[in-house]
Amino acid sequence: MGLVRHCKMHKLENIINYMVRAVRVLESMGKDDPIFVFSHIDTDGITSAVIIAKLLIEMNKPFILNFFPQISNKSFESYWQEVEPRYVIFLDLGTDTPLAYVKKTASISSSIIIDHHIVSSSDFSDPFSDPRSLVINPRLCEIDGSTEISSAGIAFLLANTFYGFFDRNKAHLFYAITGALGDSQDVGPKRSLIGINKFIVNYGERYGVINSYEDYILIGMGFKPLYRLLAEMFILDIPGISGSYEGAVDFLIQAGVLRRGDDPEKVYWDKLTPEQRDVLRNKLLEALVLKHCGKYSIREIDEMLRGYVYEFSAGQNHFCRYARDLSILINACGKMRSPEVAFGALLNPLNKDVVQQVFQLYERYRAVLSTIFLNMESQVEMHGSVAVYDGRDKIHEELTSSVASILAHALKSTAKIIIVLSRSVENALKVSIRGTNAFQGNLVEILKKVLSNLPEASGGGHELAAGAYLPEEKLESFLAAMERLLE
Ligand SMILES: [Mn+2]
Repeated sequence: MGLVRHCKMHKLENIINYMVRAVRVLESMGKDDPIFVFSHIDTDGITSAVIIAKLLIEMNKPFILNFFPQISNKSFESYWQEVEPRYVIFLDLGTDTPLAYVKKTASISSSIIIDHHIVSSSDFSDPFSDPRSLVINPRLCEIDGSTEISSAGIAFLLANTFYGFFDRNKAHLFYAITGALGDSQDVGPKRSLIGINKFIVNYGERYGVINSYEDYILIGMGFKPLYRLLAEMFILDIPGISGSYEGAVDFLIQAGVLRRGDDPEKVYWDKLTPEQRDVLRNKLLEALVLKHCGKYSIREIDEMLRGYVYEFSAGQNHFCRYARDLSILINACGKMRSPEVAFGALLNPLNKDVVQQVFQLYERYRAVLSTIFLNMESQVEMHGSVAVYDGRDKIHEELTSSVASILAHALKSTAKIIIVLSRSVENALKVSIRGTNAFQGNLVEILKKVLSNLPEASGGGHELAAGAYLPEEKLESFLAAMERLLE
């Protein structure tokens, strides 16, 4: 145990050493030319961008921020060539591709690459071969970048090396946790965060910024009235309640949480007394057990609903106090191609207009998802144990990963692997791949094998989730190779 502890501390020290180097680079940047910041448009990318932007503002550095869904395409390439950047920060956009851009660009003086994705082995041996780029990737310190820390966590650790940053910007620790949850790093017991993420949580708890505790995880519990929360809960189908606002209101009346004549819009989960919550948990369990009897035990259902809640206890004025809620709000903005709205709201949470836009985008995203939901399963084609959802003329590329995750849950007894595709830029397809519960193996290893025969394609990921881009004409050979490797 002592050794394990020592080892973990050692890793953390290692990553903090990188921060010290990064600080020196940062200080030298932006004196004569603005810093170009490029960030990913998912929750982790957006929260990373907010933390770094705040840091640059405090350091009084001029910067230009741009969000991109990916950077290995013509639209990024032409922007890059047009601006001829001198100073660059890449956030959550991979490590190999940013390194390659820096290497081939003469105008660059210095760059920082903050990332937690897989690094290709050739670059791993020599990640600093270009003295103009500093890579901060936990994988280089033998920290698991898929579960122990995300880009937002790294950005926070970096910002936190500046004197007083945390004191002045407590919300940014909360954003770091939100980023990790956005990347599904809650893989510890009871869906808790582990590794350095946990270290950040503990740090926040020590300073009264964060509260973490076990409870039912009801996504949206901080901003949706209870009846909507229940009716819109996707994780388990509750008879009479899922999809029905009237049903949910009736249920709450019968549970004694709502009185007839009360305004249901005003009743929130986090305003209930502990006793009311107990009653509600039990009534929910009862309803679920009736529906799912035989399939799951009461304990299993209880377990499914439970998990760690991460609450921003210092954020009484913040528009969203729960990290999981915030993560889906930000994610929705990215998926609706408006990452700058989420960015604006996080940087300035008291700006009512931009906060309102975040909620509008979330509602629109939900509407898009629910129309896809309606007949999603019927549009799946089975290729052996691979389920393929062809979203080429139905969904845009930011939605593939959500649809794949939903299908992985829905088809866990019929498929091993879910593949969802949509059109990307030019003639490329975006492919999201998920392993279901029935899948035993390592998805990224399989993907690597498939891609080794398709030089025009690229991709990466981890054990149970991966993504790739490929030319449309290669789709059939890609699917055939996936199917073959799964036999
Ligand atoms: Mn990430």
